[in-house]
Amino acid sequence: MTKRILSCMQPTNRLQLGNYLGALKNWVKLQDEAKDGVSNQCLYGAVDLHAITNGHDPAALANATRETAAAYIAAGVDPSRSYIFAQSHVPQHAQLNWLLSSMTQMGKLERMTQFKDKAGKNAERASLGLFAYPVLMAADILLYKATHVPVGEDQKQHLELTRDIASVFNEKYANGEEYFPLPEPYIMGTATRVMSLRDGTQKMSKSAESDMSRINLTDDADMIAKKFKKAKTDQGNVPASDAEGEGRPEAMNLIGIYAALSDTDMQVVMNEFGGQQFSALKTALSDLAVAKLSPITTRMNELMGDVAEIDAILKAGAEKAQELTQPTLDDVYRMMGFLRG
Ligand code: AQP
Repeated sequence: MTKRILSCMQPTNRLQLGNYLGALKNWVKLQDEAKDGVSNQCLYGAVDLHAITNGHDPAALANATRETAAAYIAAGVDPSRSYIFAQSHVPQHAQLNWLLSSMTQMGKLERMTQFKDKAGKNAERASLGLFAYPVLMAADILLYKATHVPVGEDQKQHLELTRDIASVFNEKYANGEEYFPLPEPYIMGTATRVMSLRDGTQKMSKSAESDMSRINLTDDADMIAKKFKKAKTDQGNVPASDAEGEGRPEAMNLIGIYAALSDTDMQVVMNEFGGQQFSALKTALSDLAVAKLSPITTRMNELMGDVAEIDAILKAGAEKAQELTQPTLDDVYRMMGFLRG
């Protein structure tokens, strides 16, 4: 059976190394993977409606959306095989979001830990959109009847909620039939959690305040070298084993990044650099990152030099996405009892 895989990123800023190693690199593998001659159907969105839920800069949103699509293509997502679209270009997302909102209990949303993390101490001032974010995410997934969703640790709870919303809909409006398939998490064995270069206990994030905390996919070789050189480490040498790395998140993060970029295990990296000064690892890591990322950056820059081409790819992606989603939305309206012409 063909797996229908949906995954998205928010155009909240420029994509960073964590987005690449934790998601995008695997998206390309999923697109190219085939089992028994059957390949996956992959849908990759730039979810701009999600990107406005925690404050945003209107002057930057359109370009960030284009740049997100450019990063997908530059990393190897092929728009002729996979769907690449901007969420706001497919209005069915927002419509299904509303329908699902009306059947999702507030209490369930209140249990979502990401809201608590993102809203921080000032939850009263957080937007309704941030609170209801998981419902829009459920709409993103269910609209396509996606069967699999690659998720990191931080999104597992949201996917559980999506399954719950799908079950509620099936029970209430489809007489218990599985109208919406319950999407499965797609665990990628190779997905890496990349941590901030300034604080190894925080994940690398595109909207974190300090640009020095992350490697952007648009950084040039000098900037990459500068950021790794300044990356926080500790007083010791590079650990040679997990035991030596215990309680040293910054050291283990650099080793993890090196391992992910070179498609190897962390122990292999520790065998090579263990016992040496961090400067040796940092220099090698900069060279490796530049070698792996510069073809992507170059391609992104080329694509961003021809905005009309990116816009045409997004338009075609949205048209294909609408063809796929409108029948589902029509069904849902009908099943919920709306008057349809
Ligand atoms: N540091 C990371 N390590 C591994 N994977 C990561 N992802 C994000 N950061 C890391 C993965 O990238 C995808 C895109 O996620 P998103 O854009 O929806 O938002 P996010 O997870 O919240 O990513 P950011 O970069 O931290 O964005 P902001 O700063 O806007 O919140 C997801 O698959 C995520 O797991």
